[in-house]
Amino acid sequence: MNVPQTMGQQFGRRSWAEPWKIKMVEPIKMIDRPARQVALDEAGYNTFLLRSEDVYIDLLTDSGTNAMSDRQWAGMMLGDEAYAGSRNFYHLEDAVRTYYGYKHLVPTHQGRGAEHLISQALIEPGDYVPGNMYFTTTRQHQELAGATFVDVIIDEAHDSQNPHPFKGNIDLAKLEALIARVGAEKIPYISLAGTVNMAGGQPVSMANVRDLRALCDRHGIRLYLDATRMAENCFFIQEREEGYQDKPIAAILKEFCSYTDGAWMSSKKDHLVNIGGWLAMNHEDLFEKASNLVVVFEGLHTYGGMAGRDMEAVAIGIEEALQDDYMRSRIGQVRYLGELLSDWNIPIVQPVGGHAIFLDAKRIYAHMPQSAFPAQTLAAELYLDSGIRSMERGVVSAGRDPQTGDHRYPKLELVRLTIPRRVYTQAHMDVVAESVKAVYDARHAVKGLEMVYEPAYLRFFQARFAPIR
Ligand code: P61
Repeated sequence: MNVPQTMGQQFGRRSWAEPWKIKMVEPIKMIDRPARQVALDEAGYNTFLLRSEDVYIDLLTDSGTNAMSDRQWAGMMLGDEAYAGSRNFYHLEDAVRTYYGYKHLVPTHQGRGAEHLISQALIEPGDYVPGNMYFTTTRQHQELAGATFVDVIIDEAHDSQNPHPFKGNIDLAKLEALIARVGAEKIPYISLAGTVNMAGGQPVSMANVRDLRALCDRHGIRLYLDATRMAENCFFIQEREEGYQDKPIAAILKEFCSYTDGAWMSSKKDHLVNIGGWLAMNHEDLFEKASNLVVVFEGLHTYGGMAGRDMEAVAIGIEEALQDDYMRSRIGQVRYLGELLSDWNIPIVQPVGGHAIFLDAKRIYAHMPQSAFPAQTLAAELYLDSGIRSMERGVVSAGRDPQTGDHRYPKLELVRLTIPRRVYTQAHMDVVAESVKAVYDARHAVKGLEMVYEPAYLRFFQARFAPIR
């Protein structure tokens, strides 16, 4: 007779649970398949264009979709909505100094606001910005300021099956080669991201950032960090890098940031809030320029587009994000979904990263050319099957080369199942896994999509598609 086993037992480990309980719920519903087909047609086969009410389990993004704690909600009631010098700004500034260690803080409405400021402040037309794989908004702002982005991530990151523990690392030889080719004076800063989003949420090691610091010092180049999911990155350092097993995530973060000159942040991820961001730095010249630009583009330098209550929620979220038991359950939930899919031999990016499972659409639709948008197609099929919303991270996201105007065909053609923080349960993960399996099993009948409308910037948000018949 079959003896029932918990999921932990099936995977040969003791089960763990989230270090919180649920106090408020938001009902969700699944509309039927004919209604989903109508919704998908109306959305031009683009999951960004679906109405949230037509979505059952929303794995589009972990950005701003997190559940705040009772402490954060209480903090919202303490908003000081003064135009200038809000108490909540000083609380946030304290939190950033305490946990990230940077001297100065410029608040922004979200991450891309900070990307805009740093790009405009530091980049001159004709410059080069090297980084560990592109991110859509980051590169867009660097290009708008006149720079060329150069990918210097290690080669392993472009291979979805490579098991390297730190696939987010920068290849120092590639970076040295770029410096030799264009000259250090043409490189205003290095754009280093924690848990590299487009690579599958892959971490950067402490050894890599330490070596990078030494290299930057030799050449007089600045090193700025995209700290958006840096707390999650620190979990992987604790788990995988020698000498860090007994260090708290908060201490690892402080050390990591100490090798960098500053950071930009989308608080909508790590910080467990719905809106917010900032730019922080040690250099006085950048502080001065960014403080001046922020009042033009975001808001006064003590709110930068956030309400006082939002800044309070971010300040509290920073502390909560760095709790070790929270982070274990956060990454554990993502990993749980990954374990299910891997056990069914569904191709996903390995190792499983911090914030999402990335389905390898190139392998799943091996019969489909990349020009038929396999990842866009897979995201649409998943929605049709079960109302689950995911995100394309392939040729549509990569956009066109500004010089040639051609599609950029990235090696990775992925669909991201992004897990919001503290929002869904293990049962939701089971439902997701079963739907992915159903779509995978039906893969041979699917032909792909053609693009029928393409906007100029960040096309993936608003492009429209139609099925190839
Ligand atoms: C996301 F489809 N990420 O992952 P903002 N840096 C990094 C991010 O992940 C990031 C930002 C900067 C989003 C939202 C989003 O192509 C897309 O607060 C590593 O969103 O302005 C955002 O921060 C920008 C989704 C952004 C996308 C761009 O879902």
